[in-house]
Amino acid sequence: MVLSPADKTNIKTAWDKIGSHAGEYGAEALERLFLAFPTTKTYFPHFDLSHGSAQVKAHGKKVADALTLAAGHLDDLPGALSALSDLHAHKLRVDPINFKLLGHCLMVTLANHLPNDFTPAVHASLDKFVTNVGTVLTSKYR
Ligand code: HNI
Repeated sequence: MVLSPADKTNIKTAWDKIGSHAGEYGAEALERLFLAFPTTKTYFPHFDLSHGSAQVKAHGKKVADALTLAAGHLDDLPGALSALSDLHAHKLRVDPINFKLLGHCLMVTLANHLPNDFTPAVHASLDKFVTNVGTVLTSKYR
């Protein structure tokens, strides 16, 4: 999905607002994912998935940091996410549908925390962003 200049501005502005909350929002998105779409829990049999879990918090930070990196490389997502793409495709083998589900949970989380910034246009730009990240992370499956 091609990002317009306005999309890029919206994504960078939103990420600036998220700032130091990125890890916390990442963990909330994961908690929403596991509760709203329980089949996603099958990828994390080795995790404590209870509310407030230190493992979910730590993983939320890792996912958020990867998204922050991606937001800084909007013109080269495949390059920026190459190693993660190998990991998700070859080692983790996460079914691509789950990326849509996590993207959705990220949108809900951001809308909840940044209600004034989450305009329909910003929503659309962020949705394109997480869709593109998901496409890159699943691009090496075949
Ligand atoms: Ni994902 C590990 C980023 C979607 C299941 N994932 C990671 C790591 C990062 C990461 C970063 C840590 C890599 C490392 O340790 O080197 N994951 C992302 C991003 C997205 C994403 C940016 C999409 C926005 N991952 C998903 C989805 C699932 C998923 C949709 C499954 C539902 N990821 C995993 C699993 C691990 C993982 C499982 C390994 C966890 C562990 O620590 O054992």
